[in-house]
Amino acid sequence: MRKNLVSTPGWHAAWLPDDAFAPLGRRVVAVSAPPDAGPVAATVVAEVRAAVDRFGGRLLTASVDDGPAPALVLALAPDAGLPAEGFAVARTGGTTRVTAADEAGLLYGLFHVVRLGEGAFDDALVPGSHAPAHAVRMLDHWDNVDAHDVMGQVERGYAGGSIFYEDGALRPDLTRVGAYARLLAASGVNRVTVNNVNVHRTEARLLTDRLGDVVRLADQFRPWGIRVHLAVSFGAPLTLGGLGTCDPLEPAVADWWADAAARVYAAIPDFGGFLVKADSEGQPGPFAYGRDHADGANVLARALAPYGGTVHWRAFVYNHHQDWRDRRTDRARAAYDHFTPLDGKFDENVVVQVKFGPLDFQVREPVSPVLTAMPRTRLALELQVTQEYTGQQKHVYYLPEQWSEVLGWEPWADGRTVSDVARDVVAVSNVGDDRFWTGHPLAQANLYGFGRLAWDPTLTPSDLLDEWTRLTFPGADPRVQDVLRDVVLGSRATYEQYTAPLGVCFMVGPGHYGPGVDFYEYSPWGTYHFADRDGIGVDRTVASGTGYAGQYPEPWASTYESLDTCPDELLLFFHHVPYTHVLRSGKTVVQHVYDTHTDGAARTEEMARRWEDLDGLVEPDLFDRVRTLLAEQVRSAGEWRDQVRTYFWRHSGVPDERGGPLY
Ligand code: GCV
Repeated sequence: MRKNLVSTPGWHAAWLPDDAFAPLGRRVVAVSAPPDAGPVAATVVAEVRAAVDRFGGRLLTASVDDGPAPALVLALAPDAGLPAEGFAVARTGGTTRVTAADEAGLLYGLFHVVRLGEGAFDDALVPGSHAPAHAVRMLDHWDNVDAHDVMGQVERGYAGGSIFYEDGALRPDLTRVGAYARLLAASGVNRVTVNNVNVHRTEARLLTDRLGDVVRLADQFRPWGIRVHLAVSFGAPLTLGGLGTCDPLEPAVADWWADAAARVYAAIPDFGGFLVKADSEGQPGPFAYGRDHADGANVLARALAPYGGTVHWRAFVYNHHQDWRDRRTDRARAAYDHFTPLDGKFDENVVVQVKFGPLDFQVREPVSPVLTAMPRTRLALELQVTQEYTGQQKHVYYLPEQWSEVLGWEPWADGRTVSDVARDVVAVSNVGDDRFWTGHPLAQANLYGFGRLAWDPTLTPSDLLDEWTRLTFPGADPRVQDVLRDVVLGSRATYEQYTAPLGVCFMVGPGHYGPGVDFYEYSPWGTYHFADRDGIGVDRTVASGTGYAGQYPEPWASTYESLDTCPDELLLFFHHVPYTHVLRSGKTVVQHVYDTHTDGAARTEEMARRWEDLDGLVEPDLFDRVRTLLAEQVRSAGEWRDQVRTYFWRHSGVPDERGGPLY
């Protein structure tokens, strides 16, 4: 296994090392697709050719039919009645046959075979059809062209610079973008937004005189079945177009957007559409003109409609100049209050993009009620692969454990899930120009897991981890899988244990890393926990609080409203309770905080010790990187433990019955 221990030059191969293609590459493979089938079909041929050249197999194309019987046939069959991007797999007479609806399906079928490894050529292979649960599986990059004074090249990026832009321009060499597109395609992603939703001056011009940069990016993504989207500024008609307004009901503004869209589609015929953050955290929007967000979104949607483009319009709209003295205003309510009255008013090609929780990608929030209340609107669920509040790719935090929960949550407790309600699934990328792509090598599993869950939300986090492990470390010692399971599975729960407790949210310090129990308590951002000497938590009940609990359908409105039924993990999100309140678990709130913080931090020490078992079993630079980061996670978790425990002790005066240290 020595070869697995050698680091690849340049960037890490992630889940597509050459060896993952060995089972396929050793065999005779036929690709049956007309020569003009398109760029994605050409990619399939090129991938198979590279694999057989490397491992001694043989490629047969449609024009060659007198060769040896193929072990694998990848065939385009547009008339086979398969859904878009879908494929069917079956094995008969020693041949595995993948039949695809379209060229994208052919590519996904190829990667399916790669994932199966030798299993793809086993006569016991179970036949089946596969198609994505979500038609749009999109990654949003918060990359800036010009490095921003505060946010840098990638806003909330923890993996180095942007793979797209550097020094105020598109990178001249985009080879790595092509490699990224290949990784994304292998995970199932089919859309990418190439710039930050906070659209600054230079980035706004990607829509106009910098459009050539987007063209070059689209050229890298196209062969992998990925369409490119652009984040645009709602103020563009004013700032770029020289109009005196960006009022969406002004005909000149509509014309400006129509011209802009026409120019984009002339340059990029398969362009996906626009992404907009409006009236949010300083970005311009329709409120300035007394218009609502349907007015705003529809003007862009009508510009894109002739070309089949969509507007992803974010529901992340709230007052970030809140007065902390005012206990009636509740940021959690904002998206629902702004958007649900507009249900039915959005054009068909508008997608309202909703963060999974009502606040901001916290380790524990209830699922956003907006997702339950807009039946006449196309919705996207927005997740965050980049670990802004979840350890910034210094901590192991396995996000599929959180996403599976969100996607599978049943708003009406009747079998219908969030995945059924949200047509699109979107996430903020965690990728940068770091050698391992994601800073923390184990955060690759989050990126991979996002694409796979967007394709099939029923996959379990643990199966996904094994799948990622098999691909990333092909032929590795079996201990690699054991250790990865031990270190990665349960890591979301561990992070939750040593950080903000019981759904209280936002106890983070500057830059959203590390503890800062009161850091946001007297700030304008609307993220308070209201701790005093008697208790803690936000009363969001209808009976006595902000009324947020009433935004849910039954049975959740009542479940969250009542102290008796509110799940422990969300108690402080919905209720202000005394420190001595007894949880459903039987423990008091304060003892729960003491115990979980002690146990969570201790668990990180076990994770770090366990990782040592992989010394010599994985590439040395990967081993060392994870070892260094685990040491930081242990340090940081200890800081969280001591600060949060001490805070609760000083406020409550209640001792820790287990007798752990308090300061
Ligand atoms: C891109 C949070 C982040 C911001 C981000 C914003 C958003 O507030 O801290 O960096 O801005 O969410 O999702 O728009």
